[in-house]
Amino acid sequence: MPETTIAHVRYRTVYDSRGIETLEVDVITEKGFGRAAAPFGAPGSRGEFEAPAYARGGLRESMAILEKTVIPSLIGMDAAEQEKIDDLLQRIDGTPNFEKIGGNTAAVLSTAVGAAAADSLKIPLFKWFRRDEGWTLPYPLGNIIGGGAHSLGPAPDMQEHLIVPIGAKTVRQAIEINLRIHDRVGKLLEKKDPGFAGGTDDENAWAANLNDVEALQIIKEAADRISDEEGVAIGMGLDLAADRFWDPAGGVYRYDREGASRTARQQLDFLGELIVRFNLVYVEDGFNSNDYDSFSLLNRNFGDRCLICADDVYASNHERTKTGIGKGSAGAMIIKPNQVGTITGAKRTVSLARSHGMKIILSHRSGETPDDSIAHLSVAWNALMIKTGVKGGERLAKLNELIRIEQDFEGIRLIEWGTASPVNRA
Ligand code: 2PG
Ligand code: MG
Repeated sequence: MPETTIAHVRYRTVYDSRGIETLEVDVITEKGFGRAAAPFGAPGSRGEFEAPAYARGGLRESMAILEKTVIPSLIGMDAAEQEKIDDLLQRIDGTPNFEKIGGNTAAVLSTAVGAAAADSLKIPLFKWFRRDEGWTLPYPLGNIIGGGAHSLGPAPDMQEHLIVPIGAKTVRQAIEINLRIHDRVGKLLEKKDPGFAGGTDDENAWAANLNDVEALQIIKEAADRISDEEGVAIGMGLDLAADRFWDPAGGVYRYDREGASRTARQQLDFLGELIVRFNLVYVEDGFNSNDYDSFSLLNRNFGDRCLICADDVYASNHERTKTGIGKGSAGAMIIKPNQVGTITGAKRTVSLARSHGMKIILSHRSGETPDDSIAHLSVAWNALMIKTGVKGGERLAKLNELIRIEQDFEGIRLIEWGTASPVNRA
C-alpha cells in the first residue's frame, strides 16, 4: 500500500479567531498526517457569489454528510491524487458551487488531503502544491485601519486600509515594516483621537472613528516616516468590499460614517482621486459585485499605476473570472480556497488568471485559525501578495511560516514587484 493511502479521516469543531465554531479535519495516511481548519468571512463581507460555507442546514448538517458519505468514500484513496479526490468531492456535492456540502467542508478536506500527502512524502507543503521549481515569496499586504463589516461602532466605511512594502528585500523585512507601521498608526491615533482606546477589528487592524480619507492620511504619515527610516518604498491600498455599502434601490454607495453617497460614476471619480492623491498601488472591490463595467473603467484609467483587484466580484470562481477577463475588469485577483471549495478548483482559477497576466493574491478570511496553508499556496502559485493582516496569532501563523521558508530555502526569494503592469485591460 503506498504511504499516501488514506487510512482515517477525523473531524471536529474548534473555535476561530472570532470565537465561532469552525470545522477542522485530520487526514491520516499510512505514513503521514494532514490537518486543516476552515476560515470564515464576516456576514456582510462574504461574497454573494462564493460557495456557501456549509450545507443549507449549517455546520452540523455538513458534519453529518462528512460522516455518512464523504469519509467512507475517502478511506483507501491515495492522498497523492489531489485532483481525483477533489473531483470526487465535487461529484458527491453534485452542484457547481458546493451548495450541498459547503465550500468550507470541501476546502478543509481538500487542504488536509494535500497536507497529508506532503507529510507522508516528507516534503514541504508548497513543494507538494507545485512540484517543479520556481517558488517565490509574496509581499505581505497588511491591514492597518479597518471598517465596514469588520468593525463595530463608528468606523471608516471602507473595510480595509492597507499597506505593502513594495521596496522590501526580504519577506522578514516586509513583515517588520508592516508591524512598525501598525504600531506607529496606533500612536498617531492615540494623539489625534481622544476617543481612541486601542480597539481593533476582526483582523486586528485598528478600529478608529475616522472617515476613509482621514484613515489614509494617518497611514500615509506613518508610512512616509517608516519609509524614510528604512529606505524602503511602501505602497498603500484599499479593500472597499463595496457590496456592503452599495444600495441597489437607491443606486448609490452609502458612506454613512462620512455622511455622503456616491453613484457608480461618482465612485469611479472618487477612487481615481484617492489613487492619485495617495499614490495607491492597490484597490480591491471598489464596486459592487455585479458591476463589472465600473471595474473595467477603473482598470482602464488606472491599471497602469494601481492594481485593480477583484475579490467578491470574481469570488475565486472560474466562470466569473473568465467573464471579468473578457471585460478587462481587473489586473489582480484574490484567491480564497474556501470561496471555491478545492485546491484543484482554486488552481484552475489561478492558471486562468495568470495566463491573462493577472496578479494573484492569496487571502485569509476575517475569521481565521492558525492554519498556515495559504502561506504555502502563495509560495507554490507565485502570488504577488498574501493578504493576511499584520498582527494576531492567527495572522502571524501564516507570516511566520513565510519567514521559515525564507530561512530554510535559500533560493526562494521575494517575487519581483516590478511596476503595476497594465494587465488585462480590455
Ligand atoms: C476580504 C476578506 C478578508 P472576509 O473581504 O477580503 O479580509 O474579508 O473574510 O470577511 O470576507
Ligand atoms: Mg475583499
